Amino acid sequence: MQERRTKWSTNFSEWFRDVIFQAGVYDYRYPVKGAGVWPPLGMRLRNNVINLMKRLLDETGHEEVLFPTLIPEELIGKEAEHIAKFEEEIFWVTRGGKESLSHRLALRPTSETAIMEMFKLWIHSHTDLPIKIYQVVSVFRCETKATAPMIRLREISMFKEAHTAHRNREEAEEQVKEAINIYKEFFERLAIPFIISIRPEWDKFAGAVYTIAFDTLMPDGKTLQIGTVHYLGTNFSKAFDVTYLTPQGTHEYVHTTSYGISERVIAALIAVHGDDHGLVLPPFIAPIQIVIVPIMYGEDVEVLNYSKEVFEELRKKGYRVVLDDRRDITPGEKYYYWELRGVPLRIEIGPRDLKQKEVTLVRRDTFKRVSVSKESYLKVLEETLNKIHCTVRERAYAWFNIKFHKARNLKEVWEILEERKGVVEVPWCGNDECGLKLEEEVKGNVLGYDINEDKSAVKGEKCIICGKDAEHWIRVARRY
Ligand code: A5A
Ligand code: ZN
Repeated sequence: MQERRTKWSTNFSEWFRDVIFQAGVYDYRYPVKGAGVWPPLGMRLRNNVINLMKRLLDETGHEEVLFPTLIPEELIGKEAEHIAKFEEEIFWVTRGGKESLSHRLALRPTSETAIMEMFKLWIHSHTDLPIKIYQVVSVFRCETKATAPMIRLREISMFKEAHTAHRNREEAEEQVKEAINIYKEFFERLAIPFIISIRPEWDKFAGAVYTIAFDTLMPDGKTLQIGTVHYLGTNFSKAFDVTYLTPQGTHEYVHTTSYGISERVIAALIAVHGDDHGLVLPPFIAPIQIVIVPIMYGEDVEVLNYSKEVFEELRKKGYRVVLDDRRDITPGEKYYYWELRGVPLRIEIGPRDLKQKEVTLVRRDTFKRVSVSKESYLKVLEETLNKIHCTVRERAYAWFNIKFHKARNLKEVWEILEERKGVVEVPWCGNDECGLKLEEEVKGNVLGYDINEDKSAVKGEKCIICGKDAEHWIRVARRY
């Protein structure tokens, strides 16, 4: 049953494909390009991740809604910049049965336009504001770049999009800050390291005034955008004529924001914590936290009963636990099987454990093992799960933190991107032209600059392209 195993450390992209498939997290064999299937174990992981996000949104006054998948052409075309950027990627529904539709319908690539149409009906007065809603749905984008499972999809099925409307710019920008804090908390809980950048003009969301993005680093040194927060100003409210009555009796356009994540988050979770043996999942998000493997010789009823007792006890305590009492495979094969699936803790129970009234705990992250008495094992187990979370987190951050470099000439940038990988910060004058030239010269992407940039840090620095005074240290990387 042992499959070919590629290495996390040396061949990440193959490792990723192999591991998500072999571990039963994601099946990309479905015959539509850019669409994949979530089998049971993957679905459980995905639900845990979505529920964490939902909890954070609910706690901050967001309400869940559900909009239709189809958007009429006239709606999706209302905001000029929005449609201009999305045009190339929209899937159109043009027929119903044998008949052509008189008005084509778009499969939503995102829902700003659908939502604005309803905001117009829902918002009348300043007392109706703010509105903060979200949904978790499928959206469709006919991505022209090569698709990749979970990472670049045509049907993004775990698209969490939040949409908010406010009285003015200040309140909308407060909302942007709240959204950033929600995402920070979310990624911190998942122990996914990230940087937050304000995207350059040429790379902001279609219809946004500005876009703030969360990027993480994949093991191959390429960055992955795992979340975005957009301040949309009045671009959409003007296009859809969404106004409210102020206390003074005037009518004003609402200011809107939107922010989104997708199954890329799960790709990042798997990528940053994995190892050559497969998945490594932080315990609180893992669909299975503990697996019990009885080590039986023949009909070892006593070992099995002892294992069942431990299983019941843990189940009652609320742990997500599995008792692997399969008879047709060896304990060694079981270890391999559950290691691949990233189960954080294994409990081995053999005749010796039974005799000594002990259990043996083995950590997935470090493979360290300890035997503890049955009396005190619950406390040790809980502590161990907490330690696993800390270790996994520290490991991911330690790797991430050494992947940032500064450079002042193109040759250096090139060398870092080629050899050491990661993110390079370079001085930049702020002109789009220089930014675009930089991307071309180093075959990389400008991620933007730190939202909390220390202005004094660029003093005296010269633009890497034109040599004029620099405005920002701008981040460059190869990205997914
Ligand atoms: N309405 C806003 C929130 C929006 O659509 N923003 S976005 O276009 O930036 O998408 C939100 C997030 O979805 C991105 O930050 C990215 O993490 C993810 N995403 C975008 N395109 C994707 C794709 N083709 N496959 C998987 N995830 C994608
Ligand atoms: Zn310049």
